[in-house]
Amino acid sequence: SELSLQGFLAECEREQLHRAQAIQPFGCLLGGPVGDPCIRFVSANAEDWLGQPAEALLGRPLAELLPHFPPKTELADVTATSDAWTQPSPQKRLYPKLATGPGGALDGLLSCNASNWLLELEAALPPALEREAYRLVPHRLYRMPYTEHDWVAQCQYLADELRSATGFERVMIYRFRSDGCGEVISESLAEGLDPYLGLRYPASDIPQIARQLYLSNRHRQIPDVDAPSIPILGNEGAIADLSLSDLRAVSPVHIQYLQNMGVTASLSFSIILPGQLWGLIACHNSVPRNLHLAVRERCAEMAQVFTLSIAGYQSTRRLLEVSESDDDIASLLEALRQAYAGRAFAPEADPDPADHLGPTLGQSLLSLVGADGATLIEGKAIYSFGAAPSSDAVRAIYQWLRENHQEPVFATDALSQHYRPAAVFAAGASGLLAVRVGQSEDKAESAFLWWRPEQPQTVHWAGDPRKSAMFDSQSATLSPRSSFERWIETSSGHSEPWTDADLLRAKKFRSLILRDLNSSLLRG
Ligand code: BLA
Repeated sequence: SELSLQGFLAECEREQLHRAQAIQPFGCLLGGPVGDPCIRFVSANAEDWLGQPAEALLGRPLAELLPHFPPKTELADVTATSDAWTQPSPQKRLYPKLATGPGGALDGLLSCNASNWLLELEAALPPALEREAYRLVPHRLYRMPYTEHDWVAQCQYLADELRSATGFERVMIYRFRSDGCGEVISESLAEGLDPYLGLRYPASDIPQIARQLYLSNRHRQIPDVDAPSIPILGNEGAIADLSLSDLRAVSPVHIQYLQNMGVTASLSFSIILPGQLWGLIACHNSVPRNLHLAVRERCAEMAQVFTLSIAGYQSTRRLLEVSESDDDIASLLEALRQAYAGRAFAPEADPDPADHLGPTLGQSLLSLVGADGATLIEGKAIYSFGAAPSSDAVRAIYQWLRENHQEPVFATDALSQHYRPAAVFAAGASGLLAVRVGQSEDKAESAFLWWRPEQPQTVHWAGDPRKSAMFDSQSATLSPRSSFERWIETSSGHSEPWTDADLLRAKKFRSLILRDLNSSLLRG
């Protein structure tokens, strides 16, 4: 039922992933509280990796187990005080061939946050793979895309390059939208697989708490969803915080999700712009696949370098937009000046048409924000250009706007959702962008209204997003959805949404109009 679904999704958001007291079996873990030089918790598989039973390790100083730990001071840092490691932000460091166990050399990953230090050990990188693992990041990834074509090509290059570096069957660049949903914007595929390119996934597929963890970790590996997890022992005193652990056991819900998707091994890289998880690179394999730590690190480095492309492309676009919008606003202001100058602007006396305001004004208005219609309101007079609602309708909308929205710039792509009566002309004007230019108390306000027609939107979802989880009445349990069948949603009553750039243009235009009004340029 709807209620239990909501409850389940809330449950997902509450799961304390970092407190799972278990790891995946592709390594072993030791740890202790910050400031404590002794091993206080250890994974139950320690003997397989280190040749000593977990129980025998508990309580022993870490330095005794690793007498040859090269960066002695760093070990001392985490076991004495965490400051060097947690300020300004928590850290992880890789130590190749840190120890040797029954299975051979082990690479170590030391990490420390405010609660505890962790040392994780995995099979060391075999010498044959060293060349590949320590290869430089390809130069091409440092290239800055200028055009949309460059941008798409850069994404594809990264996906292809990562597929060859990881050997995974599917590599996707998964980008978060502002509503938390995500979309596959680029994909590299082994032959014969169905593309997921362009598919959208609901926000609940990746809970906030997981996103938080991906902000502190550059990669997340799940080599085999069917591998049983290994409990952590000795943690009765204090729960081990696995926020920075590479081995952290996977939530059963996510295991089920991957199984439903037909995925056996998953590997993700975080794409982090300042303070924000921009997206993930998601890699899938149908059979188990375990990459060495150094290889994961190198791939994460590629993802990191790619953020330069994102930031570069975004700022280039922004700069271009600023100069283009300056030009467009300047022409509109000029058209307005001519319109106002060409006739004595006496709205009340002139019930009549927009054409009087000059031929270029309509065009400049429409192109400022890419609208199909525009209306200029001056006191009681209403001048419309292009596809706009009738003057009566405009009057009513404007009245409603003044009564309900104080902000000087108002935008919606679905006017009828805010203002019921708009449903009748929704087809012609679903989108409204309104800019009000306040004047002194005694004078009438003027306003610019832009209209966009209804534009049926189609979204291709991977499965019906309303069924993002399912209730099994037999076992009375909830599980993530099992269907990823393409599900096409069409929504009506919406126009093409107004972009941030459109809103910026509108706001800039407003402030320049206000300046002109103040200096009386317009009013002559
Ligand atoms: C984690 N969910 C994830 C991750 C991805 C996705 C990429 C990161 C871990 C990983 O790499 O496997 C989702 N994977 C996707 C999506 C695509 C993909 C959208 O490839 C698209 C192509 N999942 C649910 C529900 C819950 C849930 C209802 O569907 C609620 C409990 C949970 N997802 C969930 C959890 C994690 C997760 C708990 C964290 C796994 C972990 O790091 O331990």
